[in-house]
Amino acid sequence: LAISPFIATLPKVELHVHIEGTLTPALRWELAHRNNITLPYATFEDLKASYAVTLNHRPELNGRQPGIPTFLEAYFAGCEVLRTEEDFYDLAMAYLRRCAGMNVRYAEPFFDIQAHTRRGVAATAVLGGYLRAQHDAASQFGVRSQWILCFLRDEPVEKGLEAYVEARPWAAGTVEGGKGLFHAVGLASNAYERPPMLFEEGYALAKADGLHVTMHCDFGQKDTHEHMHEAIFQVCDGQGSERIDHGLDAEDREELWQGLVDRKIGLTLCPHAYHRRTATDVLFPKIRRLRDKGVKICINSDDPTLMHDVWIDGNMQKIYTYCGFSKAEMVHLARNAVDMCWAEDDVKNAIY
Ligand code: ES4
Ligand code: ZN
Repeated sequence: LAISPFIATLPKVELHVHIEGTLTPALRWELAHRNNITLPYATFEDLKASYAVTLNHRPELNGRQPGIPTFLEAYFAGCEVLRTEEDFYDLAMAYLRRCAGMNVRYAEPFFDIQAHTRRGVAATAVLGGYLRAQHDAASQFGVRSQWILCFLRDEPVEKGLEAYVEARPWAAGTVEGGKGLFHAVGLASNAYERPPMLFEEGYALAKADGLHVTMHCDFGQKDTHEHMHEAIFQVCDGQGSERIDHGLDAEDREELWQGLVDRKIGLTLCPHAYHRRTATDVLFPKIRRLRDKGVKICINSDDPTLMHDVWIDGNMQKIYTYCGFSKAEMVHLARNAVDMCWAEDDVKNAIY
């Protein structure tokens, strides 16, 4: 699907992208060499080819296939080459440089600090690299960012709390002496039998520090409606999550989509992530119905390099083409991301 000049030039804000899911095969190859890591691929072409297919995170649904990882296995395998502060800086700068090329003016990328500390990487390498990229990308490319620390929901809750405490000096200025890298917490990785309420204590810590809270409710998960119900009505002392990442299944039940509308909880959708496994004539009408019910949605990429290199512009092009939205409606969707973002008003005014 070719990206039209209208979509290419539309000013954008991206609110749902995992920085580790933007690691290109080329940078992964380069970092493997820099760090003397042997990848299980003989050539760069073999490495690139490995990105074509991943299995659903629940292979019991589709069957295991030898040599083909689940999506999350591929995602965490990619992380292996990230070792030093410079590696994390290079990863972040590559994404933010690309943002400038797509006219993304502001982004709120997720980062999984536990994916690195559990491999023995120092938290300071991760946080220091991203912080330096946050500053340099703003000055060099004019792309501003405020980051989101994700708890890994398939790890013990306690590990997430420890990660938060360690990262806290890099939080927003609402934390005494905070360096200003991240202003929110999120919830990512495998949701299987890991409902949002398990992480209530983590959200409470973040909120007490003046940070924002969002969480994944992936499309088509087991118990997805129950997870959505917790995210809308139960977490954060019943106040609900401020945003929900994905959350498309709310369209199935009036209680859920009405709850999103009433509580003004926006959804950060990633159309290509669903389109990989959902028919066009099922998916895009569902997205349109959700919007027509009054739920605020914005369009994002999720893990572009692990999802066939479809970035935010490609995701917007899919919506433009398959939902049949007008240019005015697409501008409205792009503006929704500005409304949903957590930038200060002066930054919002500068980016749009
Ligand atoms: C993710 Cl697609 C997806 N789902 C859950 N967690 C994630 N982290 C990165 N990509
Ligand atoms: Zn995601």
